[in-house]
This record gives sequence, C-alpha cells and structure tokens, in this order.
Amino acid sequence: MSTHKEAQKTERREWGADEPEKNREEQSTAWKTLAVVGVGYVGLPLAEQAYRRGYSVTGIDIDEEKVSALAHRLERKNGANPSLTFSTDFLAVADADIIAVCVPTPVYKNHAPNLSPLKAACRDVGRYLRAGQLVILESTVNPNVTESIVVPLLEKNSGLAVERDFFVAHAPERINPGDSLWHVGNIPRVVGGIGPESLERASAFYRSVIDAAILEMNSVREAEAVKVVENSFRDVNIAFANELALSFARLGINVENVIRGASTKPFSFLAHYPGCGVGGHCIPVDPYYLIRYAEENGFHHDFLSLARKINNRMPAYTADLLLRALKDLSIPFASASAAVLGVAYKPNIEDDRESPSYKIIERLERAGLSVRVFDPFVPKQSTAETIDEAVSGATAVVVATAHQQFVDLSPDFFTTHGVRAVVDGRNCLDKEKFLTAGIVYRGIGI
Ligand code: SAJ
Repeated sequence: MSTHKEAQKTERREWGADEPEKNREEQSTAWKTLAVVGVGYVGLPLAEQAYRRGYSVTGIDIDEEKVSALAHRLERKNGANPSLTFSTDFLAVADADIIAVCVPTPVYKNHAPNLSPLKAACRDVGRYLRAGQLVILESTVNPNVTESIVVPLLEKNSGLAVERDFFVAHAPERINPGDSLWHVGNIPRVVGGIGPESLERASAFYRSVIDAAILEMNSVREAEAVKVVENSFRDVNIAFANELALSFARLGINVENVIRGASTKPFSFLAHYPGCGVGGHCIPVDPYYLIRYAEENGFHHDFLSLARKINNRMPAYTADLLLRALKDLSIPFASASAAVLGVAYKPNIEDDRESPSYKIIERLERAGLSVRVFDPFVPKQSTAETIDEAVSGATAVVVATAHQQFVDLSPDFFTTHGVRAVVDGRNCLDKEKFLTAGIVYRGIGI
C-alpha cells in the first residue's frame, strides 16, 4: 500500500473514526476527494461517513462559527487532519472529485419554496467546477429543480456542459435526527442522474460509503419525487391521527388506545399519533414543495393541502384546551400565567425549526396570559433557566415536547408548584395519575 494510504490509515486511527472498513469499492477505486457544501445535520454525517470510508473530505459552510467550531473539535480530538477539514472557502470545490450539496431548502412564511440557499450554493460551486467532477444534490427539492435550477446555475457559472464535462445526480437525504438505529451509513438510498454517466458515478459513490441498498431511479425527477412523497406520506398520516383526535375528543373515545388497538393488525396499518402540531424542517415543509410544483402544472393537491391545514390547526387547538380549562376553573386569563415546556420539534433534540410551540405561546399571550418557556435542549429560547422557575406560580402548563425530563414529571411536581391545569400536547403523561392528583388534565384526543 502506498505511503499516502498508510499515512491516511494512521490519521484515521488517531482521529478516532472507525478504521476505514474494507469497502466493496476499495479494490476498484482509489481513495477520492469529497467536498460537502453545507455541514449541518445532513452534510456533517455524510462528511464523517465518507472520511471513515477513506475519502479525503472538506466540509464547506458559509457559517464561520460552525466551521470554526468543527475545526476546533477536530483539532482537540486528534490534531490537524489533512484528510478531514472544514472551511468557508469554496476554493476547496476545485480539488474535489465529488461535491455533495446539503444546504437547507426551507419555505417562506407563505409556504412558497425558498431555494435561495440552494441557488447561492450552486453559484459558488459553479465558479470552481472542473471537468470530470460529479455534483450530487442531497437537499430535498420538488421534481424538476435539479434540471431547471441546479444544472443551469452550474453550467452558467462554470462554462461547462453537464454529462459532457461534469455530472449531476440527486440522492435525497434521509437523516433522522435523534435516531440511534438508522444513520447515514445504514439507511438505503435512491439516486437519480441527469444522464447515465451521472447516475453510474453517483451510485458508485454511495455504494462506496453506505452499507445499504442503493436504488437507481429512472430519472432525476423520480429521485426528487421519492423524498417529497415519503414526507407527505408522513404528514397525511399525522393529519389522519390529528383529525381522529379532534373527533374522538367529542365522542369520549381515547384515540391513543384505538391507535394502539389498530396497531395489533400485523399488516396494512402504520401507527401515527396526534399531537400539538407538526414541526421540523422536513414534514411540515416538504409537502408544500410538491403542492406548489403541481399547482404550477395545473394540478391541485386537495389531500396534501388539507392535511397541512389540519396539522397547522393543532397548535391553536392545544392553546384553546388550556384557555377552556382556565374558564372551567373560573380563572380570568389576565390573572393567569402559563408555562410551555418544550420548544424542540421532537423529543430529546435541540432543533426548534417550525416548532408548533411558538404558535401555542403566541396564542396564549394574545389571550392575555403571561407565558414562561423552558426547554433544556433549547436554552436560548427558554425564558426560564430551570423547569422549577418556569412552572413555579404557573396556573397552567402545556407540555409541547415529549422530552424525557418532562415525561418523568409526577403530578406532585405540578401540585407543589400550584399548577391547576396541565395540557399534555404529546399525550406523554399518565392521565389517570394527574386526574387522581386533582389536576385538570387535557390531552389530544384522550
Ligand atoms: N409527529 C406527530 N405525530 C407522529 C409523528 C410525528 O405529531 O405520529 C410530529 C412530531 O412531534 C414532530 C413532527 O411531527 O413535531 C415531525 O416529526 P418526525 O418524527 O417526522 O421527525 P422529522 O421531521 O425529523 O422527520 C424525519 C424525516 N426524515 C427525513 O426527512 C430524512 C422523516 O422522513 C422520517 O419519517 C422521520 O424523521 C421519522 O420517521 O422519524
């Protein structure tokens, strides 16, 4: 083995990453260089996984703080490591064989897709693009974005021609934050290429870094469609659970028990659960990419749009449960205070993007309540430093995120702090125990 590879192997041992396992591609391809544009919750795991599989990797990001923190973390762990670096300089693109674009694709307040981060990244990559390189888009987009936006920007800013000089593919990311079982190294992927050469090169890349099935789609649009369909599927199923909750709340039926019962069917039922709203950067966002693209082509997604409406109503429904509880207790809103526990969009993570908690807080404050906020994972958005400070003196509490710390709370904790009503926005508390403790308990459909 060349001294270069020996040196790389030594570096990896020191860095503490897994010894680059022998991968199926090692025999046929020399170690390659990868540039990852956007080292967030998608790009960073991909960069580290490719490094572990023998690639020399540069993570590029416009966020100087993020780049510096990543570089320092690496330095602290194992000293300077030329095979895994982080930079804000897109010049590193010029030295990469493969460029993976993993930048955010959010929506504007009016739910229109916001492709500005992606367009900026494509312009920056295009400026340094060289013949022979492969660009892979991992960010979630609607069908046709790769062909109509990514490729033209790369060609315009490089003067090169796709499939002749450089290659482009789309492989939608499937990172599930907080999931300890499924990670970038073992999640199956789909890949679509602008042309056959692009598809072949992208497939070879993923087969060299991932131990899971890589499905080659017939077109790049099919690959783009797979991701928005996956997440729209989840959104409509959550909306189904939420609508059942609203209905069963009036029928006196516990929707969680019914979902648990339906889950005993070993086929054709996939449990989803009601809650105070749908947050995150995927589920409440991705359906709008498909809805808007279809609208532009003369089709209206009634079902997807309705599911978004149902899910978007849940924060207000949750806040109103608290307001109605105060009315039942004859407590005027103006003299009432509330605590909202949890702003992260799902349990035990720090990400609060599109969190329904903020809509709950806004509605309670608009009704005249003073509201304190506590989330141990999101201190910057907390108005109380401890849960005791948040709950002390609160008339009512909303549990909006099922962090383990909140799930473990006993009714006594609330009664000790004088709390009269608890709204369980994630149906994560023991309803009977709270009722026995004399607390007014409201769940979502339970
Ligand atoms: N939610 C419900 N009821 C449910 C499931 C989720 O109200 O039954 C809410 C959550 O509280 C959260 C939001 O929906 O606010 C999104 O939750 P999520 O579990 O879907 O978490 P995400 O947004 O991290 O979704 C990711 C997605 N992964 C990718 O896009 C690559 C999604 O495709 C996965 O299905 C999901 O993880 C997963 O299965 O955990």
